[in-house]
Amino acid sequence: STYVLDISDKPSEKCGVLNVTKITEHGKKVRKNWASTWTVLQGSSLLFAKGQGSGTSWFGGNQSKPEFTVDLRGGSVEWASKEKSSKKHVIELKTRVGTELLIQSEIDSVISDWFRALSETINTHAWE
Ligand code: I3S
Repeated sequence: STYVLDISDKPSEKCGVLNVTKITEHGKKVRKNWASTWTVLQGSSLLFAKGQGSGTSWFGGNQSKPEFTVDLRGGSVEWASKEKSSKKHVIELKTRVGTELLIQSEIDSVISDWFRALSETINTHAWE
């Protein structure tokens, strides 16, 4: 589709649509707001854009920027406990600056690939 073509000329390492919510920001709990989110892993950054498919708010084209970016350096990933979410296949991502996100997909293989990619990225950039 169009947006796949649009982002393919950027040096992205991995991208796709995931369900994402922030749960903590700068160490403070924030209200969950699960949203289907176009997600791009690019170097040691994870970029998010809400409204994937709307034609206006996804990035990769010329119109818009990532809605939210996290620096994975110094962060951690683990499988979220049942207390964190009732959903299946939930990754808990913590950043060095105290932002915590939950990242989920209904598709096992998809979320497993993301878990691996995020872990590898964090390990690769551990000493930066
Ligand atoms: O951790 P919580 O508070 O049980 O999270 C649920 C709520 O955010 C709920 O929304 P409101 O209570 O704001 O209406 C969401 O609809 C649920 O998806 C959240 O829980 P899950 O278990 O899906 O992460």
